[in-house]
Formats: sequence, structure tokens, C-alpha cells
Amino acid sequence: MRAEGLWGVRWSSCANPLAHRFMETAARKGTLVCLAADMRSVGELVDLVEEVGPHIAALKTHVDLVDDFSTESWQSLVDAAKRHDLLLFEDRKFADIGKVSQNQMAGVHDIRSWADIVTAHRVSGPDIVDGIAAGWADVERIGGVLLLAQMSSSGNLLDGSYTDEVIATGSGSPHVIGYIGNGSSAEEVAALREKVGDGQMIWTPGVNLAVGDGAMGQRYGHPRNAILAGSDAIIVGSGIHGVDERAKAAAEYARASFEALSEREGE
Ligand code: S5P
Repeated sequence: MRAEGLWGVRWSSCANPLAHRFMETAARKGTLVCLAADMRSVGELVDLVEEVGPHIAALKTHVDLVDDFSTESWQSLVDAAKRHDLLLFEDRKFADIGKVSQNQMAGVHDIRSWADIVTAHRVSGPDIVDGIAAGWADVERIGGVLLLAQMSSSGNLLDGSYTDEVIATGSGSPHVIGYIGNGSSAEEVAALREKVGDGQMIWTPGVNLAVGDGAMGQRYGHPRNAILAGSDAIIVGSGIHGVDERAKAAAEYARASFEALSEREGE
């Protein structure tokens, strides 16, 4: 279906072209799922993307947990993402000073050359966003930053006043496409949406069709509740890669997310 009709005010209010690219892909494929592909080898990553690619709208990686990284092997993952029309999102959670973050966009993984989106903490100061953008500019690319405004893990230190500072940094920046919110709590997502307004995206990890506590402090809410509360993309990891029938699970998350968005926007 057409992205404009599906996304309503989010489509008309988000200025960032990458946000529109995500919304178009989501509308065409009928899914708001960003796959958290937390696999330990490039081969496993590519297999997973080939299996669930039709049911997802973006691909999130942690390149530094892959055991067998090489520039050539990683290119096979980039190619697979392209084949499935997926924005490639490296969840690097940059947190250093701006200049170092710029250089960390290069380095052995050369994130700047293949990632469309990266995550960053706001803890070191607002200049981290410019540092990351400078990293992309060094290879004549542009990308979008998702700032961590909340987290899904229990005991995290991102309280309400910290969230306010994150949004103050992100709302004026052409490089910030949106925020990571806590998908395990619909109340927190709704509070974040209230603060962000309509002009930027909220992507939420901490979602699972089986709600409750996950491993090592992770918490899960229902994807439908996160989207109804104002999330625009559900980040799903073990709910898809950790089950036997991965394509079937991905299709279920796709359907739940898409139906919730249609309900939210009154389609
Ligand atoms: O607060 C957060 C932020 C992120 S980006 N909580 C998270 O869990 N994440 C990421 O989402 C985390 O790094 C992992 O890749 C994914 C959640 O995976 P799951 O297996 O718990 O669904």
C-alpha cells in the first residue's frame, strides 16, 4: 500500500529521507520489523537474512560480535540486505567524544561505508552526532543516527531528564532520524512520543510476542502495544532468530506490527 496513507502524520512530519525510505519499504513489504540479527558468524547472518528477508524492513547488526569478520565476507551480507531492500543499521552505540566517534566510523569494520543507520548514546555531549556525520561525510555518504533516549534493560540510568537532553540534541539535528525507546513499557513509549512529537521516529527493542523478562535483565513488552503507543519500528532479535521456524515467526511479527500501525493511523 502507499506509504503516505499508511503512515499518516509521520510521513508528512518526518523530514529525514532515510525515515521515508524505511516507511516506504515497510508499506511495500507489510512489516515494521527491524531484525536484530545477533549472530556470531557472517554465514549465519546471510542465511538468516535470506530466510526472513521478505518479512522485515530493516536489518540491525552488531558487527563486533561476529567471529569471522572480513571486508569480503561482510560484503555478502550487505549484498543480501540490498537484495531484500533493507536499510542496514549497525547498533554500535557510539559513546565517545565526537572526533573519536568519527574515526570509529572507519577502523577495521569501516561502518561508515555500509551502514545507513547507527545508534549513539548522548552521554559524552551533543557533538557525538556531528562526529558520526563527519564519518559518513569522509566517504561521501549520508546516514541517520538513532539516539538512545530510553533502554529496555532493567536498572538502566536513562531517566526522564536524560531523555529530555537527548531529545534537545536530536530534534534540531538533520542527522538524527529518531530515538531508541523502551519497547517493554507502553507507558514509557507513550511518554517518549509525547516528548518527541511527530517529526522523528521511535524504534523499540524489548519486544516479544511472549511478554515478560528475558535473559540478563532484558524485558519484553508486546509489539502491538509498543506501536499503538507511538513506536514506528519494532526491533526483534531472539523472538525471530532464537526459534525453530524463523520465517514463520518473522511473518507473525510482521503481521502484528503492520496491523497495529494500521489501527493507530485509522486505516
Ligand atoms: O535498550 C536497548 C537498546 C537496544 S538497541 N535494548 C536492546 O535490547 N537493544 C538491542 O536490541 C540489543 O542490542 C539487541 O540486539 C536487540 C534485542 O534483542 P532481543 O533478542 O532481546 O530481541
